[in-house]
Amino acid sequence: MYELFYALKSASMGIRVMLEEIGAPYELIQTTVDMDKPRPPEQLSINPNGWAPVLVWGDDANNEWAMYECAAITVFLCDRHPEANLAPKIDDPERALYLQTLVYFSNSVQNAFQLNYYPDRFADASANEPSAQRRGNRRLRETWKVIDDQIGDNEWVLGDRFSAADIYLFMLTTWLRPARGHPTVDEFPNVKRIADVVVQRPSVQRVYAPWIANPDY
Ligand SMILES: N[C@@H](CCC(=O)N[C@@H](CS)C(=O)NCC(=O)O)C(=O)O
Repeated sequence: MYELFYALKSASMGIRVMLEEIGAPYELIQTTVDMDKPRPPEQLSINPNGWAPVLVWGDDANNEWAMYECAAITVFLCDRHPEANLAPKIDDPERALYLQTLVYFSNSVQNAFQLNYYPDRFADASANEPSAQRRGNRRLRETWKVIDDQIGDNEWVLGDRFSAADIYLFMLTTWLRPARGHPTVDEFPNVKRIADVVVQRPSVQRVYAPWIANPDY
């Protein structure tokens, strides 16, 4: 049984899709990404940054462990449940592109989103925050273009096999808000092609029902 600190719109949604694909039992613990609302103390004790997702799991002897960082949780879950076939095995050459892409998502694409969503974390004075936000939007275009070119004519992020990287990619596309000056997913046709297929998966339909009903939710 897993426990997942969970908030709509957050990276915890991608992890929930992976748990659904794996078929592992899990419980959601409600948290928030609202800057004006407090995080549960148990979440903060694991991740003092206050971010979702946080994953907690135990064993039959009542030991309990926890971790955060979406890319790390992705690798952890896929390795722990190889039968779900969501990731290349450790000795598969495709493992390199899988790891590279997850880390790039986390440290470059997500960072560009952060610049736009949380400019106060990057600008020293509030007067500079609009500049940080604009740079974030430009950075979103730069980093998504790298991913779009990387995918090229491939069917999936890793080539001809579906993987957790496609779920992660889909999750990131749901954060694009043209109204905030972000690029639209249509600017990246290879990304869009994959996202349009991933959204059809039953796991994604279940977890992303609120977004599917209203992408501006
Ligand atoms: N590097 C972290 C970032 C997680 C993150 O930024 N989560 C956002 C939601 S997607 C969040 O919790 N934001 C609230 C906040 O930053 O206070 C990860 O990939 O897990």
